[in-house]
Amino acid sequence: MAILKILQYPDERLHKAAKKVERVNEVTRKLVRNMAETMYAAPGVGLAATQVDVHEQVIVIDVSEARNQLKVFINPEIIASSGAEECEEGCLSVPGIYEMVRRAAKVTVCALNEKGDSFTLEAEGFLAVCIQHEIDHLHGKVFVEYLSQLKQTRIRAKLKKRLRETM
Ligand code: GNR
Ligand code: NI
Repeated sequence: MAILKILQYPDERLHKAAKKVERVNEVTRKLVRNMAETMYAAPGVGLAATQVDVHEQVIVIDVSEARNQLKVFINPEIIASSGAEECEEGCLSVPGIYEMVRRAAKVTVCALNEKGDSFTLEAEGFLAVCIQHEIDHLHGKVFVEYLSQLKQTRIRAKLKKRLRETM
């Protein structure tokens, strides 16, 4: 297994759209294992392949307290959503920045698991937030894009400055 490098905002590659996985095979499962290891080590509650510069539709999520309930979503699609809720979000690609984001309160997601079998999941609460946050990554969207232009400019400046200082 391996810990993968997580792209840091602002990086152009975070805005690439991920392609569908055509066949779920050993290569896909190896990516899933490495992404899970990277997410747990970070630590984070979710990770999208886009964040590790792999532009394929693969997501891992674990919102459990004990960190032992890994959820894998390949080619995920939100087929229904309802309600609205605000939650404070953070992102491993935007370290140290936490902002309120408004999203659907409940989502139904259809995806493949790591065996390639299709499943449907209804989610609400924090899991629903994470699913939407991760699917956004696959579409090339980072949560800061929901904020005002002023806030986005400030966040970019802050992260670029931090990047310079740690070089
Ligand atoms: O670790 C993470 N925490 C988090 C908190 C609130 C809303 C979304 C998230 S996802 C984030 C990990 C990450 O960046 N996934 O893309
Ligand atoms: Ni994120």
